[in-house]
Amino acid sequence: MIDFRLYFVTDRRQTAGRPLSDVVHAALDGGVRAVQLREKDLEGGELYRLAGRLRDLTARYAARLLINDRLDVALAAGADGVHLGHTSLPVSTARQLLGPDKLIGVSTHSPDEITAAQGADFVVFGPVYFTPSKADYGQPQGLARLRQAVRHSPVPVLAIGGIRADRIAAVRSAGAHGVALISALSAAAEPSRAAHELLAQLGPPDKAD
Ligand code: 3NM
Repeated sequence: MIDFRLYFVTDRRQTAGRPLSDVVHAALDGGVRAVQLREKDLEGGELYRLAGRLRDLTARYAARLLINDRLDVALAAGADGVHLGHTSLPVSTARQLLGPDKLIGVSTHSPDEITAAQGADFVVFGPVYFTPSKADYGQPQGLARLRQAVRHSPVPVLAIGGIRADRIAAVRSAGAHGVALISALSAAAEPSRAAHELLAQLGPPDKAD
């Protein structure tokens, strides 16, 4: 079982002009304990350097760091795991390379993709709500599909897409273990305070199992 309910996904173009590491630092200060480095346009070298900076920061807070798609960068940077999508390596292959103790998260958009994610530690399902971050995820799937995804999934489901503090109660009632998000933290005037508010809505960490 994963030990977090709030999964902060990075987008260095959505930080209101601030350095990404400052925003991640503030989010960690506010209580975030899991970060996915997702900067799809960066080449290996630059991504590795950024991963190293986030590894140092997250380690100071005993927080998890996962790297989107790039298993090589995850291994090289000593990250806690990798986050896979439908164009990534198969979960079973990633598991063979990473071993049993690293985390594997998978982005999913349908029950079939959840089935294909077998062997992952958790899945992210979305977009639940409209997300300005990524129009190409298609129409919002809504709470009924989220509930269906949760019923279908053998592992914890994190809801993504348009998640804000005032939507957490609804996605938790639909059975989501927690949430994954970009803009609610990254674009917040005070990411530390925003993290506090999100975590307050998600409930105390001792219930995270
Ligand atoms: N994945 P925000 S939606 C990265 O549905 C991502 O798989 C999605 O950004 C999916 O929290 C999304 O700003 C964007 O809405 C999430």
